[in-house]
Amino acid sequence: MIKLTFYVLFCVVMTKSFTMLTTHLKCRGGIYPRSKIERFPVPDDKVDWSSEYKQYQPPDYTESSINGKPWADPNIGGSNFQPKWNDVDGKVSRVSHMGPYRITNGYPQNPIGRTGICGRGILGRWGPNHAADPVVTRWKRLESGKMVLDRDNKPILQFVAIKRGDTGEWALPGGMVDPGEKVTATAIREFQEEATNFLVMSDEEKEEWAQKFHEFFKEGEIVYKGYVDDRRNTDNAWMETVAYNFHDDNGSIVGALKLHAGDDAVGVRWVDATPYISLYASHDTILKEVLKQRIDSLR
Ligand code: RP5
Repeated sequence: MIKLTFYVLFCVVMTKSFTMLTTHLKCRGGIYPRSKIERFPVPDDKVDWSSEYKQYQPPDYTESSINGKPWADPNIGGSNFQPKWNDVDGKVSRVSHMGPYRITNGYPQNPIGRTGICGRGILGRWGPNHAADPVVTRWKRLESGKMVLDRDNKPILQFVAIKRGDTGEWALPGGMVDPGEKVTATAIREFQEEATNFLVMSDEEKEEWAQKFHEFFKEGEIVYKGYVDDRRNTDNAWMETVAYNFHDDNGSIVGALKLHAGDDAVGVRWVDATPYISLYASHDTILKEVLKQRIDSLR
């Protein structure tokens, strides 16, 4: 584990240009996750805070069971909570990848717009809740190693998807950044925990894993950094992520890895990436970006 953390610090991370989300849909309308609270309706033209919406009266909801959890903020207004908005606050980053966010009446304001619910819902942090998502890819191959081509004679990209235990949707095996943790390290740790049997490995096996995958996870490309259209978002708390592509071009490293659903995941598999795929939150937007970049790299 120590070795793994050590090499993660030296990861080379390249960034290509990507498009950030400019609106949200999944976190508007309907019932808020794990509750009976119905969101106030927000039509498309009322998402932006700058468009007048006099009738807007979102319910205020913060799930009581998150109070006092080590990963959660206290309530706003208490003397025990003096957050440094738009700043690194001790080990917690309250900086948004979307740029500085506004504080309205003491509460951070969702940078995309209205969600139909205020409070923190089931999210731990007020303002940005930072996650990381690994997009682990390979080319689809026959047992012989020959690449499988689609109807247009193009190689087929595959990625590791997990089935989320909470919603049953297929998703990237991402997770929350722990306080003080490097975002690249989160992406790799979450892949190990959710898509491999890392959590039940012996220390010896973990050491072997670290050595075997050292080179592969050394180089990741940032393919997305910004807001996530996650159903848990509220007017005052929202998900953001940094997504990294780790690509196994000849399929010999993770391409040959035995997948094992772990932690919060109830399923894991290699899935063909297509422009029509539907995934949890805005993971499909991230995947489409990776697909485009990988196909372009073949030209
Ligand atoms: C999404 O939620 C992120 O993109 C990431 O995949 C995930 C993190 O939340 P948990 O899986 O830890 O619930 O918004």
